[in-house]
Amino acid sequence: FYMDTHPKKEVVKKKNLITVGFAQVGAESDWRTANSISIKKTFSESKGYDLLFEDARQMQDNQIKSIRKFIQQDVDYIVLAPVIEEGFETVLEEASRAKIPVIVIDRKVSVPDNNLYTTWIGSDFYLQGKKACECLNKYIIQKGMKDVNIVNIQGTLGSTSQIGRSNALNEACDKYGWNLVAQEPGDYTQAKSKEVMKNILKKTKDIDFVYCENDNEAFGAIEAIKEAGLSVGENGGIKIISFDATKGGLKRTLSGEILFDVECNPLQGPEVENVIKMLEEGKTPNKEYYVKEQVFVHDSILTDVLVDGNKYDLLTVTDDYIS
Ligand code: GZL
Repeated sequence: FYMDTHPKKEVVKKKNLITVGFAQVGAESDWRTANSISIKKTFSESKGYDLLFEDARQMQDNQIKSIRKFIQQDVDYIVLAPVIEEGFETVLEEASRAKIPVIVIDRKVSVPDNNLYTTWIGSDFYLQGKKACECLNKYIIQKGMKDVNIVNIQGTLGSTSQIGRSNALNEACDKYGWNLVAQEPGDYTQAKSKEVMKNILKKTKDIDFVYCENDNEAFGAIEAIKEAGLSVGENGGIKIISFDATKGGLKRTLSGEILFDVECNPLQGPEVENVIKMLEEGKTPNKEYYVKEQVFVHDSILTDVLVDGNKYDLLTVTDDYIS
């Protein structure tokens, strides 16, 4: 009989690790940094993974190139944090043809066929916006404020987080009669938002609130307001609403520069790993997973808020949140 003198060539994965290609948005905000740390901590070599991390510097073309690279490297899984919703259909079809499961995290992709990705894990950004606006409405009523002027510094236009948070504000302005005196993208960065706020202040200083769509935008707006010689916070200052509840954001909520900071939970690593473990075991994960998150307020100005019939308790920021 014929001895097989050539042992079958095993296609051995790199050191038997599960290879995960991660196409991250960039490093535009503290939230994004925390999000990247969560993924890197979860998919460590000591836990049996080989993580290929790509930073797109907030440009969609770079994300598409990264996904094509992952397909060529024949990774086991692709994780995508899409910078904007539109424009990923073609490259997701390529991943699908290569039979590489794609897990979308944080923001969403808008594709005609949801089978182009296995699962999405993230936040309900529209709910986050509604929570912020209901807090704002309760505060305005409590303070007996009339003829309220609001500035909106938006996130990256076309991202799910910007769409949800801006829509909630636009609807609340119509519903409660607030004046939206300016609405411009600050692209989730501190530098751009400081510049946008400076330009708005050149046109008007009669502003009650600035609704920033993440903490880094709030930091930039606060800088611009102070450099214009105006004050920030209660007692006659311009009051800030923000999202993410990063350490920097909570510090400013404790001091009162930020009135409400709606948490956006960046720690999605463990949820992504749960989905990959299910896929490894041949199980079918859910199509969507929502991460848990709260609303933080300054100095117990409010204790709870009602959104779509659901009551949400608010957390007053104290020192131990900042430690
Ligand atoms: C929200 C995320 C947003 C954060 C910003 O999940 O998409 O992008 O709110 C980040 O800080 O830049």
